[in-house]
Amino acid sequence: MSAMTSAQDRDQEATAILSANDRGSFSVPTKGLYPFQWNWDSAFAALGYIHLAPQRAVTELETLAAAQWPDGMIPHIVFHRPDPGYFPGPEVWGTGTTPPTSGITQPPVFAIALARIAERGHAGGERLARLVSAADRWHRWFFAARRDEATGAIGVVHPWESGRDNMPDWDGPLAAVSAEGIKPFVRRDLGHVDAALRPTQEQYERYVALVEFGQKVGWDQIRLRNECPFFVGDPGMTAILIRAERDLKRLAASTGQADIAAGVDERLPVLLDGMNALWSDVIGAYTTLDFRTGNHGDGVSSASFLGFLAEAVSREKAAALNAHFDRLAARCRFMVPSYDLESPAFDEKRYWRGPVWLVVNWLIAMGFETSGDTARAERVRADSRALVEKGGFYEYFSPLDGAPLGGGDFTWTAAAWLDWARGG
Ligand code: 9WN
Repeated sequence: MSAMTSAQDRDQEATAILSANDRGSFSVPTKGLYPFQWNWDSAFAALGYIHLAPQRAVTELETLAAAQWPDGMIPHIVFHRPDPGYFPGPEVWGTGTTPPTSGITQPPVFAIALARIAERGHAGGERLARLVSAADRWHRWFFAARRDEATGAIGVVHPWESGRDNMPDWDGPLAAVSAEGIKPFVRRDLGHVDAALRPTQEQYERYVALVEFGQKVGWDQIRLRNECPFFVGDPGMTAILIRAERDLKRLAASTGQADIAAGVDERLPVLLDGMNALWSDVIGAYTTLDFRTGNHGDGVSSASFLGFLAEAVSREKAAALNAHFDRLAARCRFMVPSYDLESPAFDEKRYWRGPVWLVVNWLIAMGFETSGDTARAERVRADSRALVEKGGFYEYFSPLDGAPLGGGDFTWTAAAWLDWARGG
């Protein structure tokens, strides 16, 4: 394949990747490295399927919703079939659910994808109403089990929950998690990807310690929020949920589920206050907020720009965020780096400590577009397209030279490409 492949060839490649990673009723993020169904990956996969086989998009969300817990949580991984190639597998999580799942959640892109599917007329009637109800139960679960009552912001009880696993701002709160006495384990990711591109061993030990903590409280999600040594406010999770709530309200209005729309109206102002609480005056951006210590994170991350998805950014805050964006844009050939390249913690190639992820770009572009900033939205989209044209459908990319990194043939990268290539 030539260094620069034509957009049309990439289009065909993206289609082939979605089909190769399709397991019938769900998709895997990529074969080998991630052999199960992941929550937000599936929502993005659905956005891709809209352009190829719209009914398959609906099925993807239905399969995910079928794994919803009785308390409303839609888990971050669904282990449909055994596969020894990934750690931690279902036996480590020990949630005892059918189907086996992990015990935490992931960003709620579900209703955002569902709104797209419905708006294009690919779902309706009872089938749509059931998915709307699933999204509603999950959003209510977020409000009950992941909201910090003092601020209204949504937090995560594990870095994996954020989807941006080893972002530098988790380091401080994670340092308070002891990994002493955890059961020995063997990582599987390093058999698929170079260690320099993945989280460190020390981080993994603490990830496992948090899984063991979940087991200790019997995966009681309210206890997790109240007692977990790691509970950190996340601008990514909060902004995505706010956008998903707005989409849920429109969906519920279209299906005649008025009680669901009324519930959104009650939660939304609280969540918007929560988003404001995640603003750091020191950094001049939305950052993490450690609910256990009251400390804000110390850097601008890609999640800071997700703030625009919440659609309630004051003029001053928007100006501050845009100034950060423009500062980074002047130095990064490819926007948007997952962490500030002027921070000492920036690492061009290591997972969420610098690289660009197309799905985060997809959401950031949507936020800019919604706030009327077409120019910045287009910069994000153009850079994303250029990354794929140059490097193919990798998991993530260097923001400096565009080097493709992590796993290859990645479902959500292909889906984001298809969505943009086919006009959204
Ligand atoms: C843990 C599947 C997932 C993504 C996450 C990404 C990575 C898993 C891992 O892969 O996380 O959930 O083992 O590294 O960080 O965002 O959903 O693509």
